[in-house]
Amino acid sequence: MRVPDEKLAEVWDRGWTVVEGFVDPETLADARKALWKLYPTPETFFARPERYQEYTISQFAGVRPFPYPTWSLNRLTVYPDLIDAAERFLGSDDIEIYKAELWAKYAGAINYDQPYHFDFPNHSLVAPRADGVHIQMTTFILLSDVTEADSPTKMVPLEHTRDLPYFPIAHPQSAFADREVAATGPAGSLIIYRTDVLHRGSDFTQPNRSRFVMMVDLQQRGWRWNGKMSWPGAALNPDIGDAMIAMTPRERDLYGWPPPGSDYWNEQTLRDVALRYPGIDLKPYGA
Ligand SMILES: O=C(O)CCC(=O)C(=O)O
Repeated sequence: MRVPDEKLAEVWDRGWTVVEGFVDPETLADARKALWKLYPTPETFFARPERYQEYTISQFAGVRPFPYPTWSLNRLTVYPDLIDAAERFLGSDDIEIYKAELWAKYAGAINYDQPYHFDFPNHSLVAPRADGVHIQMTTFILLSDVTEADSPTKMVPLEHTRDLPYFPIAHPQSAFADREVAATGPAGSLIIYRTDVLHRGSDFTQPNRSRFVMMVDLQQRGWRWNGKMSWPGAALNPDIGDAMIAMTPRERDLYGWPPPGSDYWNEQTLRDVALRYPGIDLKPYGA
């Protein structure tokens, strides 16, 4: 669904928003099914948790970066209503995806509590501009229901932190306990938040619960001090080919491809890119 303007305004004013019913039911069901190519289902995990020691090592052990072995997950990163929301929030259509990751958490694997922190320190080399110039749009697409018990992200409304400098970047859990708000929502919800909103990951409060989210972060292209992941650096992943072949030119552009009309494209590059991605349709680029 189209993200209403009021929801985007809420991100500017309060620091985050939750848009329920964002992903259409068919795309959501396909994505959920595809998760089990990468992760144990909750039923499998909780039947024999001792088999999944890797999830006990770090809170981040369930993070899997783009690309994925199925279009059902890859296409979520370029979901048209997400891109539309990003263009409106960022005030430009010259935008790029600078992070795309899945994150699975299983209750009891590890304590997922975090101190309050800002996300900008590993999304930028400098500090955010408090007036929102050069703002980045960070998101969670919920692929499972997230209630108070399911490790929701706890957000501190911007009104409580406006006078805080951005350093130190972390504050203890006691600092804002009475002002935090849990970002909850059913599967298919979109959470949009700013990199300068103080927030924290929280632990599950009931056993046998799990949380699955897709995180896609976007920014205006050209702010070289901001970013996180390098797509050329991920391009030896064998799943990149299927992802790039399935995408439209606009979707590839979000990952940094030269667009149709770029002076990159000539007879030689059309030939060699076709060799790299067998079956790709390069007609929009002049093939
Ligand atoms: O998983 C969450 O709910 C939030 C995690 C987070 O804020 C982080 O790792 O920076």
